[in-house]
Parts: sequence; C-alpha cells; structure tokens
Amino acid sequence: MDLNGDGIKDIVTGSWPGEIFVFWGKGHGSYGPPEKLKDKDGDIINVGGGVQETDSSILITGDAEFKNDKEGRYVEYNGKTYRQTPEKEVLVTGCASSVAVADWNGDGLLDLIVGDISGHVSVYLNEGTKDHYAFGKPVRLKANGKEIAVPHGDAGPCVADWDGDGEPDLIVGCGDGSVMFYRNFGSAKEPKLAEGVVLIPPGTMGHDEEKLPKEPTRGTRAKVCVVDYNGDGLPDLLVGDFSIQRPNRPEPTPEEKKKQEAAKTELNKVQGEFSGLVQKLSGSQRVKDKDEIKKLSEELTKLRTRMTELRKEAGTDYETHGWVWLFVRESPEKKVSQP
Ligand SMILES: [Ca+2]
Ligand SMILES: [Ca+2]
Ligand SMILES: [Ca+2]
Ligand SMILES: [Ca+2]
Repeated sequence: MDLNGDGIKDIVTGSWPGEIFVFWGKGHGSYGPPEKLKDKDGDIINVGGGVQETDSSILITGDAEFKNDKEGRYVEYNGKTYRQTPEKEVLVTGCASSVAVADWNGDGLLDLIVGDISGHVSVYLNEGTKDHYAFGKPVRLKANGKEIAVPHGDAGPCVADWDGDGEPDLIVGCGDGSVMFYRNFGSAKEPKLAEGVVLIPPGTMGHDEEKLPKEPTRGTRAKVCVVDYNGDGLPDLLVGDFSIQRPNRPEPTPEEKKKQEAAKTELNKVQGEFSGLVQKLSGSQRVKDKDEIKKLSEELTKLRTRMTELRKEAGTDYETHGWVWLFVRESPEKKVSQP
C-alpha cells in the first residue's frame, strides 16, 4: 500500500518492541530505513506499550535503550528523557504489535488497524489527506458490543471482504494459533462487527519436550493474510505462526551424549550465576555503586556468551520455526479446509 500518496508502495509493519514501522518505497524495489509512525500530535504509535511511572520506577515498554552521560544512566523515549535516580529505577521492556493498513471507515484514506499483545485490536483513523496522513488517537474495536480480546492475546489483524458482501471484514490471528472472523454487518462508512467466529482452530501449545513432534506442526501466534491464492475467485488464508519441534536428526552416540550431559551440567551452574547477578543489578536492593555496576555488567555479558556456547554443546532439545500455512477456501460459506 502507498501510505504517503507518492505513487510508490510502502511497507508498514508491527514489531517487538511494539512500535509501528514504515519503510518508505523509493521505487525499483528499494526502500528507505525503518521509521516509527507517529500520530497527528507527534507521539510515537505504540498501543500496547508506552511509559508507566510509579513512585519507585519508570517502565518504558517500547524501542528504547539505555545511554550514559556524566549525570548517569538515562533513556530517551518519545522525545522525553527518563533519568535513573537512587529513588527511581528506569526499566525497559517490549511488547508485540501487528498492523493492517486499510480504509476502515470508507473515506478513501488509509487507517491503521493495530493488534496488541493483550489481544485487543485498535483503529487509528486517518484524519489527514491522501498525501499527508494524520492518525488520530486509537479506538478499540468492538464485536457484538464488546471490546475484542482474542484468545491468548497477540492479536494479528487483517482487513478483507471475507463474506463477499462488498464491505471490509476483520480477520484476526490469535496467540493460541487460531484465526477469528468478525463479520462487518454495518457499512463501509460505519463498520459494525458481529461476534467472532473461529475460522481456524488453535495450534499446538505444548512445551513438553518429549511429546514435541519431529515434523512441522501448526503452532501459535498466528498472523494472517487474506488473498486469492489459487485464483478461483474465493479468498484464501495464509497463516504464519511460531512453532516448536524436536530436531529431526539421528540419536547421539554414547560419546556425544556424555559431552552433552557435561555441557548441560555446566549450563545449569552458569545459569544460576547469571540469575544471581541479575538480582544484584535489579530490584530495590540493587547495587548502586557505578564501578561495581560496570564490573557486574561485564561479568553478565561473559556469562551470557558462555551460556550460548553451552546451549550449542548441549545439543538443543527443541528448535523453533515460523511456518506459513495455506488454507484454501472451499465454498462461499465460512468453511475452510487444509490442503
Ligand atoms: Ca509511498
Ligand atoms: Ca479511512
Ligand atoms: Ca464483508
Ligand atoms: Ca481462492
């Protein structure tokens, strides 16, 4: 889609740590560097994250990193500086976001439909013009009068006319790997969503290493795209996921097994030391001496490197994948099937 109306397609994506990024199309298949999308007030769009301040801490959920100057540690985020003080700890974390760009209210301007880690879906209506977008404040979408909150969070929205009545509907990938369909029974200008219907059941959530399959299996955190993949005129579903399986490789020899066991034992020990250090560096009882903090941070980096080496030597018991599944639509009804 072309977000800035210059006739060249752009790429818009959600992220972990949570912001929405745009890669401006430069033509001939090349794109500019990622930029964080801002709303009309100049605030970075990050619907599931942001800044939470309490008496003892400032928690920043988003794309922020620590910097140091002569006054100490600080974080810059959304045009503001948050400084670490003996009374107030600054913490940085992230959350997942997923975005669909579509004209949600039929005014000819592209809007942002953003899914967040808690499973909600919000719309940022575009109050600008075709050449100059200006996104308003987020409004959570409702289905059957209730705010959408998909199973296991991690909402991955997609806007498409799924039932073929000419009005855009909402399709959402869910944290448990399922896909929900919310029919728009309003109009293009005034969408109203019906209660969600499960299009695709959940994937496998299992973490029991012994029971993990060795073959590709549908996983979790579904992200969807609606497209007529086989060109029969009916919309089909492409579903991306996150899945875990056991490596499909031969059993280790007794000698290899011995090495793996030794690495596992050492890994346990190093992991213990690592969490001990993390405790020293966080929480209200944390170390406050600058030199001591520096020393501990360096040690932490060393341990992290060693842990990566040991995990490799221990022979990982599982591997992670992201598959893309095709579900071909069989009839104009809501029925879909796996090929
Ligand atoms: Ca463009
Ligand atoms: Ca619009
Ligand atoms: Ca429709
Ligand atoms: Ca099709």
